[in-house]
Amino acid sequence: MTTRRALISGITGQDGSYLAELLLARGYEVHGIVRRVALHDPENRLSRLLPIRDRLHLHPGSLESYASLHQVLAKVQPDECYHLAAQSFVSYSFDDEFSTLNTNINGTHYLLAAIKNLVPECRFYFSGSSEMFGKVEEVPQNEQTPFHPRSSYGISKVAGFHLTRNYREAYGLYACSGILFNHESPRRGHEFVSRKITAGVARILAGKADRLCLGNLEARRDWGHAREYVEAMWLMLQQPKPDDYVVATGETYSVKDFAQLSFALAGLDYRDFVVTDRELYRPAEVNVLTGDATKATEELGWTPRTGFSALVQEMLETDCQSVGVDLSLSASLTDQPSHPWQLPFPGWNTTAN
Ligand code: GDR
Repeated sequence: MTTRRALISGITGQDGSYLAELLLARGYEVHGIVRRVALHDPENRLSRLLPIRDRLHLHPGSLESYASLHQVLAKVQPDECYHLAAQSFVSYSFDDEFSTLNTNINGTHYLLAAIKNLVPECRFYFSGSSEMFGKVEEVPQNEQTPFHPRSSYGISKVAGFHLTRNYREAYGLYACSGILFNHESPRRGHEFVSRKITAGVARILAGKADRLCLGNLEARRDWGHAREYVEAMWLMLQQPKPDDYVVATGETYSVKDFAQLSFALAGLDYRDFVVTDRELYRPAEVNVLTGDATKATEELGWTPRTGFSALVQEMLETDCQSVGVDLSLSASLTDQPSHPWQLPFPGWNTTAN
């Protein structure tokens, strides 16, 4: 049997690094598109890939350049292409709508067009987002829920979703979108609230900070583990027919819940350290997201395995280790998604939400 070749855009990110590991473990030849500067600064820009760097084939390319993507696809001739690269920070998309829309929409379009022209048999995965649901029109959200994006990031993902579906319907490409709800891990970027909180708690424990500034504490998200969400991406490309799937845990917690649990695990009360900063609020907020991943479970056999508290614990322990703090949380709190009223840790829900 010939070795299957996969190409990942955004391979240097949280999801890209987990996906590269998964594909290597399944015997794929794994290629990635990276910015040229990353190849010259591997310690910083390829940090998540360092343990597997020698097993990867990295190619310089940019979502802003059709020519560069065309060149990589012509050279690699992949069997599967996972398009994860994007300007993915929602807050930033309010500051720079133009580059968010240009990079995210054109980047997806360029890749689809290059696949259609060069390797039409290549299977394509697009990273859609729960931000497409935005101001939600029903709860929970599934594949039929109408989109109502609240940021240029969300709008760019809706456009990418429709481009992907159109290439499937118009040109017969095997092209799928995963509609992924928030997914976190110890590899999460520090600009996202989950990592900002666990890294912030670790810094407070290490005596390097005495407070943590956050924006809207009432926003609610459906938070899962990124390592499990990349499994759903792979499964989508192994089906008899291409389709779109919601990937989520079905459980929702607020930013305040996340902070409260992180501080409680460290033996602290979040109210003593968290400061709310209006500057960190978004001009249009997505208040609450809850995904219904029934279709992914029934058709792909995918289910989330890590519950909210286990996720927070893993992130917090890793961040504590990195600042030299030994947080001895011996037993895992839970391995399954659980419900807030079952969470067994000190200080939980002692305050009104
Ligand atoms: P999100 O993730 O916008 O949901 O998109 P993020 O972690 O940035 O925000 C989650 C919620 O937390 C609130 N919040 C803060 N957010 C940040 N970043 N920093 C803060 O200090 C802060 N305080 C409160 C936000 O207002 C928001 O409501 C993520 C990204 O990974 C997207 O790329 C992806 O598509 C979606 O998840 C699914």
